[in-house]
Amino acid sequence: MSMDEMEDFRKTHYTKDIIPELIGKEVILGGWVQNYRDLGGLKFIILQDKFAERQITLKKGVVSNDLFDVKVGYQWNIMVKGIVKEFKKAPGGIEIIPSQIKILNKTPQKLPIDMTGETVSELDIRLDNRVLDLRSKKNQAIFRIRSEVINSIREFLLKNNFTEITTPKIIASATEGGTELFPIIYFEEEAFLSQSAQLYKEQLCSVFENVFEISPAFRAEKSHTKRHLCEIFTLDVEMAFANMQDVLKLLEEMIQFIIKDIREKRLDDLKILNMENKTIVPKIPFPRYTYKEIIEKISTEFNINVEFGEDISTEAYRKLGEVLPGYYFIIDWPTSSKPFYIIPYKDKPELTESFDLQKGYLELTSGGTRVHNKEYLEKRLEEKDLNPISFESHLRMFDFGMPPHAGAGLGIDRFITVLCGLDDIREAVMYPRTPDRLTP
Ligand code: AMO
Repeated sequence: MSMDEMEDFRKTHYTKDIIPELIGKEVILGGWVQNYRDLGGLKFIILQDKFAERQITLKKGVVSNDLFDVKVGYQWNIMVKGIVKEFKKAPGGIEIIPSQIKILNKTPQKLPIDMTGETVSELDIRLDNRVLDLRSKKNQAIFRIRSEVINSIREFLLKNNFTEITTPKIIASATEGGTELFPIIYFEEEAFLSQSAQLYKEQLCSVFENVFEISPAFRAEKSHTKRHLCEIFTLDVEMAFANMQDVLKLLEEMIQFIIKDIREKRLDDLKILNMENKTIVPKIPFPRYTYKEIIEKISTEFNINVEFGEDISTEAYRKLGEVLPGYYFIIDWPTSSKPFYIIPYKDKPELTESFDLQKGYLELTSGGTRVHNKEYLEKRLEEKDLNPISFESHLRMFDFGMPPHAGAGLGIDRFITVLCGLDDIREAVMYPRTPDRLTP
C-alpha cells in the first residue's frame, strides 16, 4: 500500500498542549502509534509525540467508512486531523475525533524490541535499534533530565561569572598521560582525539579567569564495565586565583543547584524513573576524607589492603559505597597517582592538593590545584617521565602571567547515571561508544 504525503498538513499542537480550552476546536497532531485497539465498532489509536500521548477515537458511523477502515501498526508514523472532544474515560479526559489520518511511515510487523513496557529487552538489542528504544517513556525521561542538567550547569556557572569556552578536540599531545589516546591522521602528521580540555582550560584561566566547557572527551580504554565509555561528555571547570578548597565549594553548591532545579522542573520524569525519593537535594558541605583515611577505612572495615600510592580497587569502592552512599570528597591523593599538572603540597611532597568527588561507589569528578609556575611545571613533567619539549606550546602560555588556578572535570554521563538511578552508563547516553560498539 502506498503511503501518504504530508502535503499541507502541519502540526498545530503537541499532545501536551491539547487542553480543555481546545474542546470543539480542530487540531493536527503528529507522532507515533504507541498502541491501538479494535473493539469492533470502536477503535482507539494512542498517538505519542515527544511530550505525551493522546487517544484518537474512531467510532463506526461517526467517522467516515474509509477512515474507520484505516489500518495502523505499532510505532507507525502518522498525522491526525480532528476535533478535540471531552471524554472522561480517556487519558487526560480528552479524546480526538479524527476527520483525516495520514500514514506517513510504517514499521515491520514484529518490532525488534518490546515497546509496550511489559518486558525490557536486552540493552544491546535496544542500542542496535536506538531510535525506537529512545521513544520509551523511561528513555524520554532520562534524556529530558540530561538536557535539564546540562542547562542547569550552564545557568549556575554563568550566574557565577564563568565564561563558556570551546577548545579543540584534535590535539597534538596527551594531557592525561601517554595511554588511553585515540591516534588520528591529521594530514601528514599524527594527532589525537582530546582526552580532556585540561591544558586549554588552564591556559584560558589566564584570560577569562573562571572558565567552563561542556564537551566530548575521548578515552581509548578497553574497559568493559558499567561505568566506562570511550566517548564521554564532560564538564570542565577552571578557576583563577583559586585553589582546591574553592573548587570543592563550587562543586557542592553546583550539585545542590542542579538537583533542586531538576526536582523543580523534571519531577514527573524522576517519578517515571522511581527516583523522586532518591534524587534529593544533598546537604552541604559534603564530607571530606583524605585518601589516607579512606585506605585505612577500607583496611579496617573491609579487610582489603591498599598500599599507599595504589589505586583503590573496584571491589573496595563498591564496599565503600555501601557505607558512604551519598556525595563525599576523597582529598589529598598521592603525588605518584596524579598527573603532572596537579600541585604537590609544599610541606608534604608525597601528597597533592587533589580530590575526587564520589557518589557512593562511583567517581563523578576529579580535580585539584594546579602548578602555575613554569619551571616547576617543567620539573613535574620530567618527574612523570614526560618530555617538556612535547609540551612546548602549552608551557609558553605560562610565560604571560599565569595566575594560580584550580579546577575539576565532571563526567556528565556518570552524573546522569546516578541522578536517574541507572544500572549501566550506556543508558545515560543516546549513542554510547564502547570498545565493541561503533554503531549506530
Ligand atoms: P578524569 O580523567 O578523572 O580527570 O576525568 C574526569 C571525570 O570524567 C569521567 N570519566 C569517565 N566516564 C566514563 N567513562 C570513562 N572512560 C571516563 N573517564 C573519565 C569521570 C571522571 O571523574 N583533567 C582531569 C580533570 C581535572 O583535573 O580538571 C580529568 O580529565 O566521572
